[in-house]
Amino acid sequence: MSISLEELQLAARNHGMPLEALRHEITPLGLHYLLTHYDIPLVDAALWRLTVSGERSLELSLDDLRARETVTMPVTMECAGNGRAQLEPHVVSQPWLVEAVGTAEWTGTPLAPLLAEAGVGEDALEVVFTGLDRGVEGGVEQLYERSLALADAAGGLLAWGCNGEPLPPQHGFPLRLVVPDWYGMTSVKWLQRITVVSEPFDGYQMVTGYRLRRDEDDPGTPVTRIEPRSLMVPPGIPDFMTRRRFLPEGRVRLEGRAWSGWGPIERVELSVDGRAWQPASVGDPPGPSAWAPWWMDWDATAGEHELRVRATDATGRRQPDAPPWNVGGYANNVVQRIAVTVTRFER
Ligand SMILES: Nc1nc2c(c(=O)[nH]1)N[C@H]1C(S)=C(S)[C@@H](COP(=O)(O)O)O[C@H]1N2
Ligand SMILES: [Mo]
Repeated sequence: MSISLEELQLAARNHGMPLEALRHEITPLGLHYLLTHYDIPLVDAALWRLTVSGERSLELSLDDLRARETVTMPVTMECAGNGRAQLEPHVVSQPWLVEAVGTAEWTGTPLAPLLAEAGVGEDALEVVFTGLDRGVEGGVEQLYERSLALADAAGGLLAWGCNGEPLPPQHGFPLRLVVPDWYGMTSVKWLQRITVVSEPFDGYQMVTGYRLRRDEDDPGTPVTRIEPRSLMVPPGIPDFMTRRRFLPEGRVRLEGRAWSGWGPIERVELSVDGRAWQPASVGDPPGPSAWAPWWMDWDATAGEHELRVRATDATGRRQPDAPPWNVGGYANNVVQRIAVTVTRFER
């Protein structure tokens, strides 16, 4: 159950959202999780151009993009590797526990009209998004690149703003793709090129990375939309080393947020010490692709307890009791468990 120095190196670069930040409906900048495969590029926005290639080729500056139709939307983003560190057998990669999530208000221009302007031919199949960041992965030198089927690309936003600020370097300055409801790998940062193609794109991040495989020989299926998950604001106060929670006995409000990329959250339930699931109250999300708040009051009695929380979405997808395992350790949305020690008031 131990991780290597290489995994620690990744974890120190790619930080998660401290779970107490679940109190914020919009994650403050700097508390949103971060995942960067290679290096954060340094970009001179004055020289930077986006090339969009369809039947025609467009070259756009940041000012050209900002002059277009502008929208702002809250989007909950989650890394497909969230939950990986809980898997057994161990999967070596960025060792996320459950904190690779955040909700930002992204500002940008819708992708679809831009694609239409570049010209989407009869034979067009996918759109390829190319970042400026280069690295070596699985022995293959590459730019970070991902594709989307035309229909899935239609919901994409080309974002230059985050929570009312220009994108910070680590989130994709000067321009990134945001694809609501899909796991984070789809939302390519530091965009330099968007290309309409008529063949399935076979880049590393499509064919080798981000597939759900039973074993090494299984070609698997692509990782796509976010599976339902609910997380609790850790109640009480933490122990520094173990982060076990301590709280005084009596009534306490348990609260958190839940989301799914497949449909609205229908139900959030809690279980104390393995007893029957009880429904929590669920509020409205700030937007159709953002997390919904939930809460429940609990009469905490002195002693050791385990709290569990799970979400179900409108398609009937529900968090499983046991972690779903695959070679890459993706989409592990197992039920969250929180150990708490409830103490008697001392006066
Ligand atoms: N160019 C580029 N885009 C990228 C990545 C990357 O390494 N390079 N990482 C992806 C992954 S795996 C995730 S989960 C999200 C994380 O976005 P964030 O760091 O803004 O939270 O960006 C995606 N976009
Ligand atoms: Mo990710």
